Amino acid sequence: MKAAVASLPLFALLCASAQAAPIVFEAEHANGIDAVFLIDEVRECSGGLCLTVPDDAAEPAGLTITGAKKNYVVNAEREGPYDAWFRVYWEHACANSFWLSVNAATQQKVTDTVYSRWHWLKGPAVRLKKGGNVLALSNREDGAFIDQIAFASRGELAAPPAGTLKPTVIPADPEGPAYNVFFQLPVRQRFVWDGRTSESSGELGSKVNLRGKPAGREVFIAPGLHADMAVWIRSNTLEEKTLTVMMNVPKHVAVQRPDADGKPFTVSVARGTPLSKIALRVSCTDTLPRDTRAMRIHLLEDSKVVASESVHVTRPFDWALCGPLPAEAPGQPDTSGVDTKAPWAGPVGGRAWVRPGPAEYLGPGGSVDVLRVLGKGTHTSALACTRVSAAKDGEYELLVENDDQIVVWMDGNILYRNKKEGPAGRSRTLVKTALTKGTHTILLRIFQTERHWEFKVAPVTPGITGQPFSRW
Ligand SMILES: [Ca+2]
Ligand SMILES: [Ca+2]
Repeated sequence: MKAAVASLPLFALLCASAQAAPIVFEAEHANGIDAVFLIDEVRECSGGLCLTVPDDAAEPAGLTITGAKKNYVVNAEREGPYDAWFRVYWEHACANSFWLSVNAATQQKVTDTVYSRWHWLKGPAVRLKKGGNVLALSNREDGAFIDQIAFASRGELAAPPAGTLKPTVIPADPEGPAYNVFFQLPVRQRFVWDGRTSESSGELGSKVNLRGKPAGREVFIAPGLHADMAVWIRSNTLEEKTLTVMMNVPKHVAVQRPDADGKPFTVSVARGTPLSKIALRVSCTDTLPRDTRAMRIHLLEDSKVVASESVHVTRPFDWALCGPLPAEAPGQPDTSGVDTKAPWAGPVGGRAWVRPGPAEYLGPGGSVDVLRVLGKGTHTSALACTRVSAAKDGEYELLVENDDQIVVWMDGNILYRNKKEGPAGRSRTLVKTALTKGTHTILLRIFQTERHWEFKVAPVTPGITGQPFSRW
């Protein structure tokens, strides 16, 4: 009698395990993540982490720019129909969907209209085979957050669970390559001014292919302005790995880790352990030239590089600004009264030039936030100028973004004009310019219809360097 009672909990356990339970795993435990996705730290999430596509990370909005990838390999014990469930959060109606593909089948839309709270969404019905199933998520709208994913046989989840579910598997890829380390390097940059903060995060440079040229991740630094990065590492192999993180850092740039001195350091990651995060801070000295430099971060095992990521480190140009000025004809190159050779020399329209430091003008994504410097205005314009040096005769490329219309002059000649109004990210383009060795003046007029007012003119080709105000 006593023995029978004692065996009861075991019997109950066997019954429970015989009755199939949903397959549950963390969205952030992907084997690989497309460039626009990021791992984000959110307190309300299971494991404190979720997968997200930052708002405005992919342009143009609404297009799927990521291909189906082998994001997860999920083992099912039984073949059959399942419902795909997702614990999601979306802020608004332009951020409430993503694509799901199972075993390379046609992508299906995952969406609902429950906003501003974490909730479980019953997604498409799918068919899983016994064994490994390949699940791929793709971006459809920016701004979606995904915490957990579950596959439930019919009836296993009759109603949406109230909160997070206990994960049952880590979707590692046992059939994947012999070496399969998950390694991601998101950039999170915070600009602080007037007690307000603006945060720009994610794959800032990867949102658009610049005429077929994929841009790398970007950070913007200046003396006193740093950028924070996170390296996320997880081993998808069957054994524990000891890895070394090594960085090729440009001169005058420092990368610090809170518990290391910026030199190579080792990390140990076991299969299935939660993601390891390594926080890194990028800063510079005043001797860093005002241009763009490449920084590489490598992951090594036994001196062999097994993964690499690169970051473009940009110290922005010094900009003088003048405005607000009338904008009778937006998009027209009206520079009446401006000395286009040395435009900063005197006031324009009674307005004096101001010379803000990067901490005063840098907006999200490294743009010049005209609104912050010159104040609010509608149907207005401003002039901005800077001086650059070309290292030798040649063709150089500049990255230009504008909100709203813009006209750019190089040494008094029109170099670029964009008459469209709208978000800066959507105007992102590369502009080529032939320069002789020496100093050149960039003048631009940026127009403003309403809302945001910003521009970016940043060096892409090495050899073009901004001059500090002191040398104008
Ligand atoms: Ca999670
Ligand atoms: Ca605007």
